Amino acid sequence: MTKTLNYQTSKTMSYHQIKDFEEYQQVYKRSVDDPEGFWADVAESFTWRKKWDTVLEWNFEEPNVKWFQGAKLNITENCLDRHLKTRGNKLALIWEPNDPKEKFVRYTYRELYERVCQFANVLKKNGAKKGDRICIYMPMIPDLAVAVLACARIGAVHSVVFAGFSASSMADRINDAECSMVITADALNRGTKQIPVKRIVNEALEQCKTVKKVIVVEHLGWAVQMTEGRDVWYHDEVEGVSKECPAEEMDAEDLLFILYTSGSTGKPKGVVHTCAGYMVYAQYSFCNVFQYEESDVYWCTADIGWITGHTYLLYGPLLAGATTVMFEGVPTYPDAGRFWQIVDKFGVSIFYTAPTAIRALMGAGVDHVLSYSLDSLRVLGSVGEPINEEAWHWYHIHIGKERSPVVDTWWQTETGGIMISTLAGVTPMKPSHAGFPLPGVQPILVDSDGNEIKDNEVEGYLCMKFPWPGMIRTTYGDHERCRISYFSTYKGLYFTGDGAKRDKDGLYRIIGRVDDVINVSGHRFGTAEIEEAINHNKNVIESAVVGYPHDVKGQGIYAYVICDKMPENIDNLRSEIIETVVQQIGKIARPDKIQVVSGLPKTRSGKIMRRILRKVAEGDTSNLGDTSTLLDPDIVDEIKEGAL
Ligand code: 6R9
Repeated sequence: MTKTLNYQTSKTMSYHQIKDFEEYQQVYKRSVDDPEGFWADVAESFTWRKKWDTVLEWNFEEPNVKWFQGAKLNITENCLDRHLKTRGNKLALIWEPNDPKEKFVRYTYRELYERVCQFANVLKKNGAKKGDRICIYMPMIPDLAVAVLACARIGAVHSVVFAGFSASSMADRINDAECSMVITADALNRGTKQIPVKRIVNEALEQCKTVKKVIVVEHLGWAVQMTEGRDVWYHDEVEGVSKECPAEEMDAEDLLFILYTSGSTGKPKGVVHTCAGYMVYAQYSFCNVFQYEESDVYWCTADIGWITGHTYLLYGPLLAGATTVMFEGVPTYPDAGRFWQIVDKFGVSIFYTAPTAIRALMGAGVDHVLSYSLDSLRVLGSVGEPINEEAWHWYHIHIGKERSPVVDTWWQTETGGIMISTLAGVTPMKPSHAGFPLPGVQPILVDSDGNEIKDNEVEGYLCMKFPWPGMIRTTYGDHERCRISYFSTYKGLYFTGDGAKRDKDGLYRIIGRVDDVINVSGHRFGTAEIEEAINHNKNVIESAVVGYPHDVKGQGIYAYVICDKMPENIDNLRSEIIETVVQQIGKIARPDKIQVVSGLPKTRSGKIMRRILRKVAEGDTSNLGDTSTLLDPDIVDEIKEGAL
């Protein structure tokens, strides 16, 4: 008997769950043959105040990409209101604190709805309105999730800044987006450490003129310095405030959020996502990749300060009506069994984390795993960087007990959601391979001239040839930068910045960045950005930064620095440089190795030959390639000898 696919018979088929490989192939084909019809079907199942007039308008030259034009909606009505009837008493959010002895928090969909509405009313009461940019700099506490949704509720554009970034990084982001408000907390816990969050905000705001209000959520009960007329406590503001707040009606292409991320050059750029397309893509990809079921307890360990936290801790799961777990702490506190303890405690069935965490826990030994049953798990996910085969197998065997599929999900801040990934249990899974693209995603590999490489068993630059709803629309305040960064390298294509292989069956394996972006523990940094930070140190004249393979972090940061005079105490100099970087960017960008050099390998035109620096940092100096175009070839020997 031939199988009849729903989409052929039903106009309202949502494709939120593709159930087997044959169906995947057919749906994929349809998504390429009739992308507009396909995405219109996916979009049907959402709550729209008004449906779209056109599904898609696009060109990759300007670029100009518009999905679901004419539609009116609010994403929070889809995350919250539409679930109230059937899932009002279902758990929406479970929050686990840093300290396992402290009490966890649970909100049902009804409670989350009320909290979001109240927070939204507090924002309005403090002058926030549709279109305003609001910076959120907060610990991983429930109020962070609530604050993000509250912004979306009133149509304000959230710009979440990861609370590990320095005052200076925050100030850059606030100024770039001209934020009028900051939402923050007194302090935060991270393992054994506590961080004075509000103090960092105070310092940042010395450099920011646009911020009129700061809303402070009390978390650790610290006494903090409040600026009269600007800073208010959330708990004071929320007294007597209504638990109902009508959602602002948004156009499909109105801004939903800005999230800053690093590229090859210059300061981090504000990646812009818009309401309708992002929403559709978040739920669609969440349900298909993880094969989400109503009874699942889902846990994504990412911080909301990163895109993974936006799409797969918050929006994706809430759109789907799932129970999502949020964790304040770190994987190794109080010990390396913490993740597994939490899995057992809440009966987590879908678990999504980063290779760097897997490698760190693998290094701590399997004993930490054996004390827990992990019986509830049924799907495992990985994101942020390539997962090496050893870590993949450890994850599959020791955490998944060889019973749960591992989905290696490739995507980017710019893509909004997962692009290439195994669909759990549905499409083929192969260690260290992301797998096939999701239906609606059209990747191609090109050579350095931009010609498509059509065969299998090939390697090339990973590009996209057709838009998808979750894609970046612009870089905030500078559309030309968006064009140059992503659409100018290869004509008519979106260039990801990654290199990839395609195996004989067509499965993709991502190799890593081919540009000057370093991926440290799944976090992106531009080499230029770190160099600029290092150069702030008074002793440093010039620097060059490259990535090198690191057992736990994936890539480590290796810095070559030229000083004004040879330092007497190298260790002191190193600590000072590290301190400078921490101040400029934050702890996560700390160089792992710093080599003092008297010069850098530069071509006659003044360009640093990073290839050589990379080889030295990798410890592979056997073949440095052609160095004849260097201005001063002798410098290479010095650098080789001093390698760390
Ligand atoms: C979601 C996220 C994006 C860059 C991307 C690539 C790397 C992410 C990956 C992966 C191999 C995976 N990356 N997932 N590489 N396999 N499954 O991480 O976004 O922070 O913007 O980083 O991360 O290099 O280009 P973002």
